[in-house]
Amino acid sequence: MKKPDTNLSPVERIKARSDFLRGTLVASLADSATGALAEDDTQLSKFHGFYQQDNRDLREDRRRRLLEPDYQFMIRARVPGGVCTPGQWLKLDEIARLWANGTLRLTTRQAFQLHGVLKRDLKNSIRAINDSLLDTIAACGDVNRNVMSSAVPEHSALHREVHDLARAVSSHLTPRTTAYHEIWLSDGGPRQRVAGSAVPDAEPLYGPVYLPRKFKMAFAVPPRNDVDVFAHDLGFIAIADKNVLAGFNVTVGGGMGMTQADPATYPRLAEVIGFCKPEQVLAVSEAVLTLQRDYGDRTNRKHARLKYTIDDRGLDWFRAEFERRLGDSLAAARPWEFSDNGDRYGWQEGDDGLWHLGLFIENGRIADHPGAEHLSGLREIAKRLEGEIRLTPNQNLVLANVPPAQRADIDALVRAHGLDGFRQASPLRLHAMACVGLPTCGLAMAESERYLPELVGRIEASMAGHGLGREAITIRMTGCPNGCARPYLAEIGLVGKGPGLYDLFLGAAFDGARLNRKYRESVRENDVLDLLDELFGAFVSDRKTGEHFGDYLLRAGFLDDCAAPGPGRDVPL
Ligand code: SRM
Ligand code: SF4
Repeated sequence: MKKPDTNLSPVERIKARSDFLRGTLVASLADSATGALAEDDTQLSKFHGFYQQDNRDLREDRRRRLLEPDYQFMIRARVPGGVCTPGQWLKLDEIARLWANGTLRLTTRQAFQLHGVLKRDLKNSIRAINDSLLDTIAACGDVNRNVMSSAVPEHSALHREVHDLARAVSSHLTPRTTAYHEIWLSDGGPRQRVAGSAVPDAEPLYGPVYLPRKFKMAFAVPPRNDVDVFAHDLGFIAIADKNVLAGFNVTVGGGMGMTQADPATYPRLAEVIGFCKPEQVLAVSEAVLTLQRDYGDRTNRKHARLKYTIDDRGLDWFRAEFERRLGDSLAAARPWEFSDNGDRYGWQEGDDGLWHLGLFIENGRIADHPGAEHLSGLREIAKRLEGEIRLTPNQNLVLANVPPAQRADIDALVRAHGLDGFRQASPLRLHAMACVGLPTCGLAMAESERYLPELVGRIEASMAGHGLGREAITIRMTGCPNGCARPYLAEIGLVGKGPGLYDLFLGAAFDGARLNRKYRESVRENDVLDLLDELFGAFVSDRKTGEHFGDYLLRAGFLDDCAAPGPGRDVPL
């Protein structure tokens, strides 16, 4: 049995005294003297699905004018497997316009984010999200996060089955605290704690202090690795026999985040530990999650993810403890093959005769701009769509399960609102992803979402000069090393270090099965462009037929002097 930790991190203490995530949130919300929450509540709010932020563009000016920061909130709505109904879309669109900054943000985990919500509008917004039968609980915090599942239902029955399992796991692992309902959904205010009459709260799976850190899961349906299954604490790779689901290869211990100048933190690829049947998925998830609950590091949050538990204790220890909890062992992993970790655009027919339209949404931001009225266009589409809307793990959208007779109408709306950008965009742009970064993210050290589109334009010019204009290369940017756009799984990864400064990572596999390596530190745009231009030149003259850029850089020795990240494996078993 593990000894109790004596040196718990401050967040552990906040959770312990929170009374199942209540803290003083009700009082914080009622306090109109400030736009902020009380300090402890800024940690607890995450479990309820929202973050306190301030507009960083205005920070300095407000400081000079002796004003408190421009406090505002980001709300994240969970969408298990990324599937929402047109009705849910319309509700989110309405909340974005009523109480947020008039944009919707699709995340790298198939969820929605609303930015710029004021404290006074939090309750209305969260309640409206729940009215649409989506929710925000466990969208953030030390719990199981939004469960991902491959987005394109081309093998319709198989995808439906996998998606149903993703939803089932998501509900199984959702916290049970009644605080969420009490604070956001009831009109009666906080629960009355009268001795003898109080309803006791309980978290059968999590216990009163929840997990040591966030926990992430994904279901991949080969040949697509759109979910980046190796980036997850726990992953399921669907194995099908003639499009009938046989079960899943189980992966454990993936994660992207690292901290600048702290070599004890690193991105790590998950490892495959065996094969389970569909009916074992809930038990496997519970065994891994509770193992991490009991053995994850609660003293140091930078060292609290499952990847470190596994590296510290070894995979053999992990397997033995996991099997003890499962009361069973996994079968041998089965062969599978991934083609890529990107999205597909345009129309595709599913094997049930329904159609799916992949739409490119640059960095997941849905807004109205002249000539590109994406927010309004998607509203009009949602009003008419007979299928469903899928958020992809690469911040894009699929209008799914569209009857053939509706295709022409949808096409007309897509064209009229400039949502057909995927037809002209280069493969580089279609394989690009940036995290939110500035001005809302409190951890950003450099621009990301606001800058990548420009930089991609310049890299496109360089690639075109080498005749590579139609080459698909994955490129991802983040404003800091936390890795929210999974930059360590991109052939070109740019990780923010300071204003205008990025570490350049190169050489990940096109299918998301190999991490990249740090090629240069602290480079500015001109260096990035020069370095890439030279490498594109070499690639064009020396590549083998069909070889991807990342594979080429590794084979040709450009990355020989660049260490693979961390002690974790950089190639899956
Ligand atoms: Fe993330 C923290 C945005 C996916 C690793 N992430 C944050 C915060 C909440 C900043 C904060 O703590 O104050 C960012 C809010 C920015 C804003 O203004 O909206 C933020 N993360 C995002 C999103 C919105 C990026 C995007 O552009 O889409 C993604 C929301 C996903 C969702 O719907 O749940 C997002 N974050 C990820 C991913 C990718 C993934 O999960 O597949 C990762 C890397 C995978 C992983 O977890 O290892 C990721 N985010 C982090 C970390 C580092 C965690 C670590 O283990 O070290 C932080 C920092 C932290 O937790 O302390 C972080
Ligand atoms: Fe913020 Fe860093 Fe995540 Fe980007 S990678 S959203 S800058 S925490």
